[in-house]
Amino acid sequence: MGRLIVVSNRAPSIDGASDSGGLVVALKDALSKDGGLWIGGAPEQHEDPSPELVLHHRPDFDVALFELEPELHHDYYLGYSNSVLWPAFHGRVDLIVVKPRYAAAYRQVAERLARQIAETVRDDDLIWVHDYQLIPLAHYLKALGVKCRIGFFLHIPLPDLQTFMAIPDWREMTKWLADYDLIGFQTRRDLANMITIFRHGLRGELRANGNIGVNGREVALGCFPISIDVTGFRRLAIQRAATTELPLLPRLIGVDRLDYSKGLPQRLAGYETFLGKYPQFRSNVSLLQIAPPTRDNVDAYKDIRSELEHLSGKINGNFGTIDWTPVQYIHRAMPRDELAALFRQSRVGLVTPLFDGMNLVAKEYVAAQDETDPGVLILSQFAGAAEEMTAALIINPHNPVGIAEAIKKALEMSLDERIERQNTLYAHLERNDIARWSAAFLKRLMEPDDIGPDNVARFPGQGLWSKAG
Ligand code: GDG
Repeated sequence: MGRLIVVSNRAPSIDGASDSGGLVVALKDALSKDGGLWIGGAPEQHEDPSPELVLHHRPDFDVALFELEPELHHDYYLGYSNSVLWPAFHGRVDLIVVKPRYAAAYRQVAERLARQIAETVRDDDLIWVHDYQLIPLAHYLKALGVKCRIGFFLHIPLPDLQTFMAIPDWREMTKWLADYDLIGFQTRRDLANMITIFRHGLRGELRANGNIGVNGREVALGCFPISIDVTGFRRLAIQRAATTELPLLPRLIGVDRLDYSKGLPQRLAGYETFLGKYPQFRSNVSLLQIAPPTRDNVDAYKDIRSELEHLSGKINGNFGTIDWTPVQYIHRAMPRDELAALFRQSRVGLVTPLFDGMNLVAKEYVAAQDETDPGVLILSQFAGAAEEMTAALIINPHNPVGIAEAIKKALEMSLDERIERQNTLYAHLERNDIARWSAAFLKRLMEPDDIGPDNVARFPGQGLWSKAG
């Protein structure tokens, strides 16, 4: 086999010293072998961008940056990716902002990047494209005659057919997806939606091996739930918690990019209902919400920020006392080790998205717990993580009373039950960490027809669908 070439909107650090994400940890080994390459967007835009990829040598693998003009980057990233695809894929078609120049920029970036990649790629390389910002890449690469296998992993959810059809270019999007050799999803929910979209949009036919026949070729589909570096995060939490003061009151914690998909107003409504309904907990519990800014030039993100500030102010105004602030809201990013310690020292982890590909915070919260006195995870049924983490308290984020009851149950849960739930969740995570995720995807990309008995996902009454990761 040749090299692994990873392509994503955001590149890892070019020195290898400041990698933040688990994705780099996951792919490092595979990239270090055989001279791997990670191609990603440059962190800054240039009026006069390089027409070629800008190559940097890290000790472990090479990083090649693609540079974009500020206006093109705006229309491709904040425009089409995050004002059309992100809301549509998260079921918020009311937030879609359609502008012809956004769609044009999205294609232009993929087409330009494909030309740059085509110059370096060899037939025995493997290309792994990440996420919704770069869906058309396989289409343009193949149009340029690139022959190697190309896989795609969707980090966010894939909506149902009706919602998907709200994207003005949905048919083209479907064709672009059909140009991949393997498409990986976080959940069976997303995989099922893909099959329906292919059937409806391209008359796709499901094969007995779980692949789908579209446009005269076979596309492999698989479910590969992403994970975290479980033992690494646990170690970080233990180390940092050793030097962090315990909170005075049992703490509930939420950590999310400030995004309308994360169900933050719904979470606060649930907490408000809890405080209203169970006065015995007032002054005896606190909620820490960390919500760093993201995409704050998009209007929908400005709106969610004001809404959250309003709601936390309202709860503090209604319930707070001289000695007690019910909600502590921090609109800044925190260092990763501090987060890990905060998770470990919080009695309840609140993860309440309205729709989420996976939600790594749910996994980090569990990985960080002290197994002798663990906290309780409250998890939305709409997070991809809920398919695996059934030992959490699963809630409907649209129902504040349900959230309130779950908070009460978590705070009153016996140590035995907390340990039992934690053991179940942690054992699953330990077996299914980020290394297993990337290995499963790459194995399937290399051997698309290899559906091992352990990896078959069965749906009740529907027989064989596809191989799970
Ligand atoms: C997309 C999909 C899918 C958050 N605040 C701070 C901080 N974080 C870190 C968390 C976690 C990560 O950011 C967020 O990951 P999520 O999975 O929750 O969500 P998205 O960013 O929306 O990610 C999602 C994921 O891709 C992976 O496939 O799970 O569904 O939407 O790691 O800890 N990190 C630091 N400071 C913060 O203030 N250091």
